[in-house]
Amino acid sequence: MRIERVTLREIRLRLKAPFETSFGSISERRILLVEAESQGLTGWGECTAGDGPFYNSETIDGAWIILSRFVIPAVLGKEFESPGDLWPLLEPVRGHEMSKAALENAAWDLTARDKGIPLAALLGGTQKEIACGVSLGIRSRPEELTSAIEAELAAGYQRIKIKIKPGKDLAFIEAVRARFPSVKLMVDANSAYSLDDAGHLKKFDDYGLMMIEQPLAWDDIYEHAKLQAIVETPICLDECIHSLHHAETALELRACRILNIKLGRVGGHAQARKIAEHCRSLGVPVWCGGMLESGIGRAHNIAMSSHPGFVLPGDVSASQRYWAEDIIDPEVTVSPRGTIELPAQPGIGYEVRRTRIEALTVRAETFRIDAAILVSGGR
Ligand code: OSB
Ligand code: MG
Repeated sequence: MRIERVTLREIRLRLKAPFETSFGSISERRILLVEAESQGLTGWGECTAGDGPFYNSETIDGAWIILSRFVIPAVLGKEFESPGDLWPLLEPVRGHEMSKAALENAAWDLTARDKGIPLAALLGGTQKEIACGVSLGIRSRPEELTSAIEAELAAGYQRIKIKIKPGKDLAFIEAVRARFPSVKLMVDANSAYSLDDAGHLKKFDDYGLMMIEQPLAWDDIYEHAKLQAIVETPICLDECIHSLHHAETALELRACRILNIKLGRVGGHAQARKIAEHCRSLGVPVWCGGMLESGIGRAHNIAMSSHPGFVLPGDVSASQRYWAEDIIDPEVTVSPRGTIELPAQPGIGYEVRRTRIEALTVRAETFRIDAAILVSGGR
């Protein structure tokens, strides 16, 4: 297989409601879609970089440049047997995992479609349905949060994650616990605290939380190890883990007891699977994180989550929680038991609504093999 043509596209999708985290509030997503073509077949990927460098250092505008100048030219026209073989071509580019993942994931979809099998099967996934949780943004008052949670539990979701930040934490955790004493509950700080807050974070131990996600700095595994020695609640790392090596380091240092894997953050399906397998070999639970993806990214998350290492409910929820209308057909739906069934169709398993995507597109650029040859100096 070789990719003959790649199209980058930016679409805009308005969220049904603003989503607030410790690093800011977002109302509309600018989404970079990657379309990779070979012999009349198309594979789709989604870049999960945000508008600003506030979750991690990548941005959609930066990703557009990195993809155009470095990632696409490295891959275009190159023969590969498995999309996993593309990673060595991308390794010279340091960082920019979300840019690499966007193209590699499109190659995974393309390859699965070429073989006529679901992407999950190509990845070695074994679970026929996956367990779903929800992530709830920061609210101004605890009562708003508890009524939102009531609706999510009624819809069947298996675990509740609430976003927190200093000043918007204990009162909210307390209110949720008082109202829902036995619900599977966790919190996500998105790096809003420091080690000086260890005494405060230790108070969270009283609420039977499944885990605290990424309390400390986005790039500091070492201080999480110090914090995990103080708090009893398991720490789950998100922002800190960009590679298998980071995962190995974090577990060896006992900086966390659970990992959240995000496809974009770790550079795509091949690296995600390596991390999931490493964790599984150590008995460390992992779950699939979300980045407010459109249906395309969501479908990739579902395929990844079918790997046997994903033993905890992930942040993979129904399209309708975020979008009035998604860009795939059918939309992602969740059963009353809080599960998503793996699709049986080839590739990501959902039809990509090209006409709708074209109508939402604000910019697009296509790269062909001849152009790649020019960039790489004729080789
Ligand atoms: O830290 O998990 C996170 C959304 C944007 C950026 C970071 C995070 C999140 C979420 C949303 O928690 C999860 C979802 O897509 O449902
Ligand atoms: Mg997180």
